[in-house]
Amino acid sequence: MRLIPRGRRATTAAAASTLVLALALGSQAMASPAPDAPTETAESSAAAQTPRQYQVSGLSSPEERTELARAGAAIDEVHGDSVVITADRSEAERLRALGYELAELPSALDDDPTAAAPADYHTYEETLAAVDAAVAEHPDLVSSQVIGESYQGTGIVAVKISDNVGVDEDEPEVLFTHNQHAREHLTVEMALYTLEELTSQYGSDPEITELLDTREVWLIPSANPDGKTYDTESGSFRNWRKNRQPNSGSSAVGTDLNRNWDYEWGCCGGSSGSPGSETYRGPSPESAPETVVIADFVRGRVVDGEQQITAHIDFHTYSELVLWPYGFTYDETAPGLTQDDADAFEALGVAMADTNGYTPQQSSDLYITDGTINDWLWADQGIFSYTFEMYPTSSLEGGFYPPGSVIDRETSRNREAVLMLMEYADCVYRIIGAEAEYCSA
Ligand code: 0X9
Ligand code: CA
Ligand code: CA
Ligand code: ZN
Repeated sequence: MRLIPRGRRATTAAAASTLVLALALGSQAMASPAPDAPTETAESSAAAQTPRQYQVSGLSSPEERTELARAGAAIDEVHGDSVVITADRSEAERLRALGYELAELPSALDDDPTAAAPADYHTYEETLAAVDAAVAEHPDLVSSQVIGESYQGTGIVAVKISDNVGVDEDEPEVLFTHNQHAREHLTVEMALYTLEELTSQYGSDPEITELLDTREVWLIPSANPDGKTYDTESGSFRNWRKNRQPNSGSSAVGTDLNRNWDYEWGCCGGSSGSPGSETYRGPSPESAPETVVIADFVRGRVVDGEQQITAHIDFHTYSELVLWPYGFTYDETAPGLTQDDADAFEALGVAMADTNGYTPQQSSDLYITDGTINDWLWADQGIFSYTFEMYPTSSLEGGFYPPGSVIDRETSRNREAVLMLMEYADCVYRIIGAEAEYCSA
């Protein structure tokens, strides 16, 4: 059973009774606290800044959801006429003041003995230890390098997997990134699964052997180690999304890394300019060190004027989706994204989704996002870049914190999709039969 520190239990109970009181008094009473209201203790203010999930009802179109995204909400689930968002208490009040109807959802933060515990997932340190073990066991197949540091000075690591791993061979390169969002721990387990599967099956599984003999795979197991560690270090989850970079002029911490990339940054209502928002885009593109480190790594894969990486998946949770660009516009084609590009994105996206049962769609079918890694990798680097939103589909199945018992099933579920992306990395246009036009030497 999971142990919950006494302080948190007491705080949660106090917060719950405050909420009941607030509901009884109506929102008017909340706007101006009584003059004799007790001063916030450090503990209750920490609780107020702990984000949680809310159901927002009465939204059914992409435009309506984008309106909510524009107000700074991080949208976690999309349903026919409602969404689930994450917000801290002050963000939630701000959204209510804008007229949104928010209902608090139960979460893994509550005292629920069936929910996941931080110990169900690898810590960042344990993740790096697993990487080191793979390098030691397969020195000709796996190497790792620190490609830069997070805000707090933690090493961000890229793992390379290929035959003759020490040589930069002329083979299509594939990139998998994980854990831009701190609380999406299942994505780090996905990286460890891919590492384990590729290395343990090399030399015995003919498909994997052939792919690793002809491709170079890059895995970045965590793009946001500070956020990941912060989310679990207290012994219970904090529902943290952003990095841990302070914001000048605000007590709110963190930038949403997946709104900080340098293409159409902040253009379109798909991110927030407020540091308190869960989708804060930062003061400028690539203002977050983690974004710079990964963008520099990708730019460094341009050899003789040619980007070596051709295909990419950015792993997130949750909702069981395969998404492709653009996120910043509803249009299927846009500058730098032709009808052939869109057709190839869709064909490979649908084919991968056929293997894992996820729902395939252009990411803006849900709501607009701007400054995402997918849009930058495609528009700036010409890389076929997807987002996978992993298990589950709803907060009722654990949301961001499903129990550890699902990890094996939900990571191996993406085996065929990962191999398919690697397979098409020599020429993604092959999937629409256009290799002669786009891929002949
Ligand atoms: O909002 C996000 O960054 C992703 N969803 S999450 O719940 N994991 O935060 C979705 C990003 C998808 N956007 C693009 N592919 N452009
Ligand atoms: Ca090789
Ligand atoms: Ca190479
Ligand atoms: Zn995410």
